[in-house]
Amino acid sequence: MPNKPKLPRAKKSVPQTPAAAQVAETHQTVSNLADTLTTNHGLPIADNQNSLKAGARGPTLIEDFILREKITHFDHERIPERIVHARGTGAHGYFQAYDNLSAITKAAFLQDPKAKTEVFVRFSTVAGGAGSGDLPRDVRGFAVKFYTTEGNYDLVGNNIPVFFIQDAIKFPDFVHSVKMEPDRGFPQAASAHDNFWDFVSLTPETMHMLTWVMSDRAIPRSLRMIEGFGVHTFRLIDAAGVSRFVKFHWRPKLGASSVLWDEAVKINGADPDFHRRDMWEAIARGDFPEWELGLQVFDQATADRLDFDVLDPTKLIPEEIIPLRMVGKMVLNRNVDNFFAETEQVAFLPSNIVPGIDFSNDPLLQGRLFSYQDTQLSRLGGPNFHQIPVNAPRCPMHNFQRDGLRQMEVPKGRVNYEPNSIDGGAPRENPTRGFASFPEPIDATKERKRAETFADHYSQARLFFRSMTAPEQQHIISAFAFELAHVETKAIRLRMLGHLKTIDAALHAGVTDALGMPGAGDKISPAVAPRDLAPSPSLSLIAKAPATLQGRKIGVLVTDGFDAAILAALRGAAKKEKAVLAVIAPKVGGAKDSAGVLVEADFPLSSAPSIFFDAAVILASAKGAADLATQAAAVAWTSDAFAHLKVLAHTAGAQPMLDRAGVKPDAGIVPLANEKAVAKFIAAAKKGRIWAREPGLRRPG
Ligand code: HDE
Repeated sequence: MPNKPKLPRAKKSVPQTPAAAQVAETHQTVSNLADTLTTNHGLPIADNQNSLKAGARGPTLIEDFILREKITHFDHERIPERIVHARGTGAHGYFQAYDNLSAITKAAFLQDPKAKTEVFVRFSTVAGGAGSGDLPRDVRGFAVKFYTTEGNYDLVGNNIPVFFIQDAIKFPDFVHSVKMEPDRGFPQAASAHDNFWDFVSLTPETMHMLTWVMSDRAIPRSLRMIEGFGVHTFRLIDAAGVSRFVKFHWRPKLGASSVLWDEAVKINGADPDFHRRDMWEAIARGDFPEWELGLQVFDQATADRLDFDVLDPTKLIPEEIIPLRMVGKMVLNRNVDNFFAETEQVAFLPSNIVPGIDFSNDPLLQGRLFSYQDTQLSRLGGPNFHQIPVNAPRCPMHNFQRDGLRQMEVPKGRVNYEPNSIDGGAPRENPTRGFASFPEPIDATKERKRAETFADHYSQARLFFRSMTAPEQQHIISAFAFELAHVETKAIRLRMLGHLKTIDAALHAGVTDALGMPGAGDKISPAVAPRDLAPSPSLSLIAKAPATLQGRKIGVLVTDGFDAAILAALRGAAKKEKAVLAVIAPKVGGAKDSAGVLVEADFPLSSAPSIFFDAAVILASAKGAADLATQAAAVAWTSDAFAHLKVLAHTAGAQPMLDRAGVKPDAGIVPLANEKAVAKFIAAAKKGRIWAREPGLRRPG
């Protein structure tokens, strides 16, 4: 193999296929038993990269005791906090289909546009513990439980459409690498450390996902403003038994939006519950978050024409190739009554499926079908977790499973088996309404193998980076530079820089420049050379951001003597735009307006930094502004609003403070001479951040 990257202690490699070559490129193998990886019972392991499948592209076999041992052990590592996705926020609501979808699926909850199906949704971060902050750079979980008339259907997705790894057998390794390092117990909720970058740099299949996790998607403005994805390819089955493939998408009605990294860091300090609080308050005030469910439906022939394997969870189907069909909406309209009973005890199971939907052979999904059921045994204390109210189906449920830890029911009757003739025989199977797996023919070799069609790890990473707008590309470069600067082991940094070079020359140049290591990076020989794919503008958040203030927050910093008419105009405009307005005064007791009326503050300045708001207003009397200019908190409020590219309106007296805060005039700095100028402020603020300001303020690094 030419240009094989140098790896410590790599003894031999016998690549036969591109996929095998990929493994050989990055993994150490040994020939002596002393260094051999074994199961918990001492059995030497020959392949720790692939689960046992019926054919390279076939389903995973339950016979794979090595996979099961590894994942069982992993699933029970923490009690009772979730091992991943420990920090979460839950809410109740409903789903309603727009149309009757019987042409593509017989799923009962997708037949009647008048029917509302109850849902419970839990959003989460992945890496941090239950008490960590809401704004680490991380994937967000987006798990939906539909309580349908034919049983619970769980769509357990993320806010990113692809995943780090291709095979479930790598999940424990991946999660171990990103969580705090085992000897020192840090860092908490952060991927910026050696173990994570060591693992991913040795695992090229992570490259596509890495470009996403380094993007703005990983630091959302609000959980009400994230997209959701089912990630894997699933099947839809109609009443005639015809199968079509499907990818699931959630699109937020408010538009998807993110914060800047500097904001994320500060928000984590100022309000670690920022997302949780935002969701709770929105629902409490009746501003119900809403998402549309979108489907990409395609048949086998289309799947065969795509230049990647639809079973590979590290790949996405650009909307430009298969457009989304919006089929329904989900509204979250009720906060939980009890965080522990509901948000903590909810158990999502990708194996919770309903007739009309089925699995594909995606090897990551196949492993998940086992893992979630298993993890609940230690997390929720036994096999009866389905009886916990948040997990219980809303439709009738009866079978002969009995007893077990935490049994809460008192089953009646003499029989606990089926078939029986003693207690009237029921319940019995129902061949017409019951769930039947899609009868996919399989005639395959039992083997541990990664399909060769999974071997291209760079083309879609390149596609993603090149589909971003200029500011988004700069943020990805900054994020890589930040993370790699935290990597202490230089060899890991160099290996990773080699991958970035393979993804995109501009990405590599940007990161190496930001690190002060121009041109650095190992030579990487990809198993499959990356191709230039047509960019997919729909992947960019900025390119498709709606001009709106709906669901956003305007912070108005007032002082004694502020202009009452301007505040009234601001309140009126905010209401019209469905935005929230918060008054911030030097003291929480409030400030007297120009008419001498005391207006209570929502927050004192000390607890409401401008990072909490999407747009900022300084509404100060000349005297009040002069005083503010002497206060570090007020100057920081202003300079942060400017540095975070926010639209900032101000009354004339605030100029000395703007000067101290380094504010330079641009399209986002709006003078507020009187209430008529409010319309100008609103028009500017609706457009969101002033991206043109950014290059003058910060360089990647
Ligand atoms: Fe999970 N995952 N996961 N995951 N996952 C869990 O289940 C697992 C994966 C996701 O709010 C655990 O109940 C394996 C992909 C969400 O309660 C555990 C593999 C995606 C949540 C588990 C994956 C997800 C989890 C921990 C690779 C996006 C939180 C607690 C085969 C499509 C759900 C629990 C909630 C939680 C295992 C990969 C999403 C350990 C083995 C891919 C949103 O069972």
